[in-house]
Amino acid sequence: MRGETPDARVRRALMHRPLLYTYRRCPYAMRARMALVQAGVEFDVHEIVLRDKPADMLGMSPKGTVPVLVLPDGRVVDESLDIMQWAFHGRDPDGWWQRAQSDSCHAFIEFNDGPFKQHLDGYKYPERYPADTVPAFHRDQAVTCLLRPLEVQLGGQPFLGGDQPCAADLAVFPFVRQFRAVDAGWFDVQGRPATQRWLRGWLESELFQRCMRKLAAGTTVQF
Ligand SMILES: N[C@@H](CCC(=O)N[C@@H](CS)C(=O)NCC(=O)O)C(=O)O
Repeated sequence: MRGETPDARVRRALMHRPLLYTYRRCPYAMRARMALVQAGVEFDVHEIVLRDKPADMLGMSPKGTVPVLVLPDGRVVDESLDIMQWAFHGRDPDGWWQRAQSDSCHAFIEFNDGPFKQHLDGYKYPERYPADTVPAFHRDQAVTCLLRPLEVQLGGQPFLGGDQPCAADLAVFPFVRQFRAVDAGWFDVQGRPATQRWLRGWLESELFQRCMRKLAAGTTVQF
């Protein structure tokens, strides 16, 4: 493979299962891990340190973001939504991917990954943004662009795709979790009971607990 480092060649030659480069607290990596587990894919994970990314990962995906999924045939999937799609392709017995193919699920993911993520960063990392915007501005914009419509949607049905969980829930809730964590005291007194229930349900789910187990950085383990 072009651009592949010697490390990567050795690692790939030994690979029989997909390998996911991941970072435990990254919401994009969370959605990828959960999709792979839910789809029943057997894979290995390599927990990275963001400030010291492995050379073999960068050789295969120079843009340097996680998650990165490397397949035994050498293909590299380095966008979280593409990893989810790969995970469920041909392996969707419970319909999690299928149920996420509605216009509303697509819209929630689009708003999540676009304006909501942008305002989440402005709220969480105000030091990265111009001095004329304050965290509360980004917090309130995030509420308007995602959390309000989310509450309306979840007020009428327990999950984004209807009565059953779907891939859109997996794609969105790690970001709502991160938004809440900036100031949980504030978030919890804002009402939005349907969103609170939905978020709590996912945080307590066996799937999420399993995907959040702690791994030593720099090691590769079976997941
Ligand atoms: N569009 C990418 C975004 C992934 C992303 O931005 N991941 C963050 C961690 S949450 C990252 O790796 N950032 C690189 C860095 O911090 O150096 C995806 O969906 O996979």
